Amino acid sequence: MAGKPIMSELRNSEAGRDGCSNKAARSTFIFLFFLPIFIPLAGHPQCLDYRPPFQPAFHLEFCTEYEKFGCCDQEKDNLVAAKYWTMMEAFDLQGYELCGGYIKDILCQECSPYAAHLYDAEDPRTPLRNLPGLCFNYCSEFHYKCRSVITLLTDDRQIQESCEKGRTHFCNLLNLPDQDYCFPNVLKNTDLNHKLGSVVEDTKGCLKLCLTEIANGLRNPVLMIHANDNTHRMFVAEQLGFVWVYLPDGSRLEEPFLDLNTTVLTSPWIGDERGFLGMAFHPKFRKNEKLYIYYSIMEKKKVEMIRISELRLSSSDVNKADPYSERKILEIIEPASNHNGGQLLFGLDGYLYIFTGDGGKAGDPFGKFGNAQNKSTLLGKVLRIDVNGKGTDGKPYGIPPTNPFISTPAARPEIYAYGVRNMWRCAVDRGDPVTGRGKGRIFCGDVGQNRFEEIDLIVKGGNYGWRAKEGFECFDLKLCHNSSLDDILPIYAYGHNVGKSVTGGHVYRGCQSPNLNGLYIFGDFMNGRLMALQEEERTKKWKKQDICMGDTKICNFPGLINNYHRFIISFAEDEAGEVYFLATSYPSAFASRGSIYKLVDPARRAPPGKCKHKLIPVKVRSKRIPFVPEARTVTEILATLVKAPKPQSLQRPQPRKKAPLKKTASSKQGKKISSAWADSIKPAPTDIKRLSRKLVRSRKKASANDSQNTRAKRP
Ligand SMILES: [Ca+2]
Ligand SMILES: [Ca+2]
Repeated sequence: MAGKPIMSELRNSEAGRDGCSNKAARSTFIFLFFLPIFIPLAGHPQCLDYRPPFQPAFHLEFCTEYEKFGCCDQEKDNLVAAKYWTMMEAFDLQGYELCGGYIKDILCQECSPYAAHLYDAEDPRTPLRNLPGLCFNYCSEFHYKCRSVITLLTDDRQIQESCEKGRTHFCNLLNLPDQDYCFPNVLKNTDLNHKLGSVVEDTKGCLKLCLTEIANGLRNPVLMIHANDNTHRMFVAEQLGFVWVYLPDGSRLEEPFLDLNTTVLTSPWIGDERGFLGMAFHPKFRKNEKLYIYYSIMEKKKVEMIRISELRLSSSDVNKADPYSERKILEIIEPASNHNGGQLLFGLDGYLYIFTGDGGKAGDPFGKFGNAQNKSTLLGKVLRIDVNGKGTDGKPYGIPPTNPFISTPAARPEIYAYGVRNMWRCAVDRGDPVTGRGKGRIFCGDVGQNRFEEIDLIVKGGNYGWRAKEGFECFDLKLCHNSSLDDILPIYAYGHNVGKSVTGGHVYRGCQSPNLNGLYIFGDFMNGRLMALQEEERTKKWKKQDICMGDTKICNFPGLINNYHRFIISFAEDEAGEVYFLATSYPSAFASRGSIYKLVDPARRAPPGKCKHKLIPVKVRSKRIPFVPEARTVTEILATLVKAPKPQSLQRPQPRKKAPLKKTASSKQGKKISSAWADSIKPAPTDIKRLSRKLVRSRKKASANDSQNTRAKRP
């Protein structure tokens, strides 16, 4: 901009209000136009890059009002400041005093947490405004005092022309249809600014999150783990014995990492608890290329067992395990087909933790007082072994010298904790990224019998109560009142009015959703509920909050969805600490109905650049299968809603291959499409009821029947 002082023009503009400018720059294209008002697009905190706002990592010098929460990091703020000072070169002191503030305000709106709304950017398919939406009064003042500087702010000819036509014209153009969001009202609106940047909660305290779909078409995906080798690959296991490699670009390798399909024992019956259940990479996997697996087998056509083995990576392909390298570590006979445990993990101590079930049936009926309280059996336990060592008695593993029952007569030395019914999914807390608080804690979900589901923190030598107790209450009165029980109560339990089969989760220690740090996120297999626990630092009490999906307004960011398959099989954590869950709409080991979702907090993201990590690329020998999403994103749904009022002949065909658009001639088509979409990724309610009834029936059957029952269900 030429350095000519515009004092005189300002004076003119104040006195005579003639002319916004007579040197209107030519703009090549007229960008600005009015969007029709669509309620679902009403503003939510969003930046011009279509992502949630954040707290900048460093202090902002210029747009200081957005230093705590907004859309500019220090670099962007410096750019805005530079733009401002370049403009100010054209001003003399009086002009600077009169209009400097307005120009700063207007330029800084890029940093507002509502930037996308202020610039009409929420819909990526429509053009951006050149200037942010200004409230009418503010705009009027600006027009009255500073209209001659409009050419400095924008090249847009339509704005410049409307400025010439007068205040009403100009300010009608710059105004936003929604008065709550225009500048500066947006800053003063207490509803909008209340808890801005915190996870959105509904009136009942339910945390509103959204999801990203990252995989689909999986047959009962039971686990997803990483190798902690900086490749950021994910390994996804299906219950029937396949493990697949997913690359950081979202694609899947065509050839499996492991195919144990013919060895693994499972069945197509919904809720069958047998199969490929666990896998863990050795903490020194990068050096020794070892991993461990946990699966069901049928020995000599009559004895069901679980087997824990060691495998090594193939010498010719880093994306394959060598099936001939199997070293059997432990086999345990399973007296009934349900309650087979299945978690493997390495603690911070470098030892392998193995979580077995109580053997099965109902009420842990084996022996005098069940398996879980019986320290001479490996069932119903948390075991801890040293996979690097050898036992004195020829065992293919060592016993850690600090194991708690090493010198207890008749106790198995592998036992680390006992009184376990059927822990389904346990995880190690990485600890707070700054303070390290919580690091190394092991959280488990222990599935209940008839009344309670519980979450436990595993400690050495701990008795987790089963079958004396279920949750906080007595199950076996005699055992429960025995003074030697000395059990550890859950950190949280919920009744069967809430859910019927807990799936343990992870403590969020990722980078991308800073609000979630420290939340232990878990769910219920049967009813699809997601929940979170957080320890209050002062009282050491655990507070539970539900997690529910954000509505279309909250989740209106590109790529986000707000619906998921109901049967939550497992949770997962990637190498960077982001948390996922694995769910299916039909829990049969043979049904390709499982998907994987990443949890996303749409209220706040990490500042730009913070979550970057260095990837070590892997050599890929097999074909890559690109990821094709199945669920339609909220943004796509809203786009369909916006199009809905048009006659059908004018509608564009849906680009997605699985667009589940139910054609209807109804005028309420928008609504119909929305529910059709929901149906596409969730079984219809009747299906759910039928499935649930089936599962409950089979649970009861599994409970009542003896070990011949081959149709046991997930507990
Ligand atoms: Ca069993
Ligand atoms: Ca317990």
